Amino acid sequence: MSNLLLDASMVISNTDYVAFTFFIGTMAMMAAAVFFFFEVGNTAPEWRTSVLVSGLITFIAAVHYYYMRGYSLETGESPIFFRYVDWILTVPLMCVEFYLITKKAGAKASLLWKLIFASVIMLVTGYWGEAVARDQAAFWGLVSGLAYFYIVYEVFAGEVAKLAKASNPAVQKAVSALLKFVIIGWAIYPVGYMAGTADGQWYAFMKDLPLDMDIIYNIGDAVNKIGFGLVIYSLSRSK
Ligand SMILES: *C/C=C(C)/C=C/C=C(C)/C=C/C1=C(C)CCCC1(C)C
Repeated sequence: MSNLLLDASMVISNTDYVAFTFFIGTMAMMAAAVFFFFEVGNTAPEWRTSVLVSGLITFIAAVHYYYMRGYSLETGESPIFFRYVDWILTVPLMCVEFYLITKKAGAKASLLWKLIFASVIMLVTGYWGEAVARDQAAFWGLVSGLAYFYIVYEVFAGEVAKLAKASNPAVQKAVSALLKFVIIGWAIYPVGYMAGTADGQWYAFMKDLPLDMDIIYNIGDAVNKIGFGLVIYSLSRSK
């Protein structure tokens, strides 16, 4: 009887892990945003902007997860468009987050613009390979990957690392956390991309692996948006 009122497409099976991660992602991003926003006032002044930006990143993601969750449920397809709109807003904000940390170690504003520029190239070419020219997904993924390596290079080998060594322990810890997130946390995404675009590419073997693009992206977002925010939060509390 009650089933008559339910649209079959809205019934989630117990083994629909994609839907599961979109639902839990929505709630986790919302909760994280509320947490960061409320904690801004409790934070030492020099860390306040960082905690606020973490709140903005998780808030923007919460809204996009809400839409992605609905899109995925109703169409059964990947919400590529919402995903990249989310990233094009939140990844530059993560660059701001990185800059706020490295600034404490003496980095210049030009670093911020280099990071933002490279991240936009990384995302536009990734979108192109996923949504527009899927036949050439390997090529566009490679271009995107080069922009990603440039970002790693800028924060890893550049002046930032040198300047960090000369700064106080909290800043040193923050810079080393940021390196780990860019090198390990961000590397989750290319794996998702390859799993999702494997058809007809040299990495076609990935189709046979139990990997799902959206689940991998959702894990990446949880690690990099909520996880990184919490690391910054806890560093802001250390003496
Ligand atoms: C909150 C969202 C974040 C931190 C998103 C980060 C996304 C990436 C680091 C994506 C990277 C990609 C490559 C390096 C190659 C393949 C295409 C992308 C866009 C998935």
